[in-house]
Amino acid sequence: MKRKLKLVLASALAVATVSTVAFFALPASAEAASFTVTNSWNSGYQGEISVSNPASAKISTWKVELTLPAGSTVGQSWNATLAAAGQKFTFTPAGWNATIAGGASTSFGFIVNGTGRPTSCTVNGQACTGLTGTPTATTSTPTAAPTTTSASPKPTATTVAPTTTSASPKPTTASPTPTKTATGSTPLALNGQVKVCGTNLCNESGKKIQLRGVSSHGIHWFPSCYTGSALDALATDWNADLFRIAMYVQEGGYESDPTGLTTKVNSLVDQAEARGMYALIDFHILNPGDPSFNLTRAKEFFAKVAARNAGKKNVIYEIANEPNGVSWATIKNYAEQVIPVIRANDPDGVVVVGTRGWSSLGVSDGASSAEIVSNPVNASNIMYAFHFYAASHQDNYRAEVTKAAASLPLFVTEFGTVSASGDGAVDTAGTNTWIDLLDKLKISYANWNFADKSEGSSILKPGACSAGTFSGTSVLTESGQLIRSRIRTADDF
Ligand code: IDC
Repeated sequence: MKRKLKLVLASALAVATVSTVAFFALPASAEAASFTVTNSWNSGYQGEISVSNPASAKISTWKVELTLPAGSTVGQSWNATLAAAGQKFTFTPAGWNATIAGGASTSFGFIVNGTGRPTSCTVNGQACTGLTGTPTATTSTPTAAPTTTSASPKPTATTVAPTTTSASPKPTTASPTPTKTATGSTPLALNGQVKVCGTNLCNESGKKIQLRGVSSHGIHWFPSCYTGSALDALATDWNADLFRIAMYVQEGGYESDPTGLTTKVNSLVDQAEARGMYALIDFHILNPGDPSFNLTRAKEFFAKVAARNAGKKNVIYEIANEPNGVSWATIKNYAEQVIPVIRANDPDGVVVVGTRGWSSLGVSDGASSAEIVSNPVNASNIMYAFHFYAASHQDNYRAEVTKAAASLPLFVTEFGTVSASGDGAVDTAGTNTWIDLLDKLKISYANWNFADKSEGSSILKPGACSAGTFSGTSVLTESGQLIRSRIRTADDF
């Protein structure tokens, strides 16, 4: 009996972000093919294909072949194995989804670098020809995908670099002369491009590593705290591996000055790189806690910073500081829209995804990491954020981290020595217990916060930033001294 396959529209994924759908009409025998653009941005788009078997007998394998016009290529795929030959891209089963029972279906997704839509499609060798529908792809140029929030401006072609492999543009702001260079024995020189390996962060040669460092406060509030000499002190006096660039989105942050803050983030990436430190680019959403409120801004921002920094090895992307008041499903949906934008521009950058309940793995919401383990973000080379404040988050949170670390790659992108308010007394014992656990599990971390505001979580004493001295212990608060003493010990790289 002739096997019949059908490629059907993945309508559930079409949602509001579909900007263009091309339909491949049915041949007479009733096989059909269509693909859906589930997301798009200036330099590319995400496609989804569902393969279904309308016959009663199972099929044991399948093969989908797409041809793209010159200038567009499939950069990556998931739930399928991808092979490329010229402009022809062949998708075969990922391994577990080769067999499709009668009446059942499977689906896979892919990222196209470039805006050209497929010019042909076959499934198991049968052509799905006769483009109908609107508009055809090769002539359409997608803009930033429309979303439910429309307040932020669209990205412009001049600020979004087109491809993943081209050399990254020159820094827009000259970095002050570093006292450490990116060659030799800096964390960056020793480790190169980091990647996720199993449940750990690994360096370029595959060794499990832990990065230890600090987080800025809001970079728009404390510019005098993030100078060349401040980063010199972190690199050489603190031996920090990591500098988190906290870019608030609300409260006068990115939404108020997207261009200025994007430039500032890029400048800090350069300054960290020049000193051999990793830079964690933090899209610091907090209120509102639903990351989808800022989806348009996130796509716009990450398209720019990922394209601009693609050639650098020191960049890690944190796409949502602390989701709160939303379900894991909402966060996952946001992540699955933002990550492809980063991948299209910087394919090998590690991405950290915030978790439910202020990045508590759900615990602060009465949930747990189990909801992530059973429904992970559909992407590779990603980690999940966990945040704690030592005076507020204690044994039950540590137990959850210990459990979750066995199956999820975790990154403590923010923690404080004080209470969750960011103020109050330093909990030295609790902080040390936490850091001991992170060290044991090789979980990377960044301490909140490197600024001189008058609050318990500040690393620097009030007035230190304008005075301009950052090295040594006399400029540090109690919290700063504790954190410096933990970070400056020898790394295990
Ligand atoms: C706090 C700052 C404080 C600022 C406040 C509002 O310490 O100076 O006024 O944000 O923007 C977080 C957040 C982080 C908070 C911090 C302490 O990620 O932005 O910073 N915290 O409350 N999560 C848990 C605690």
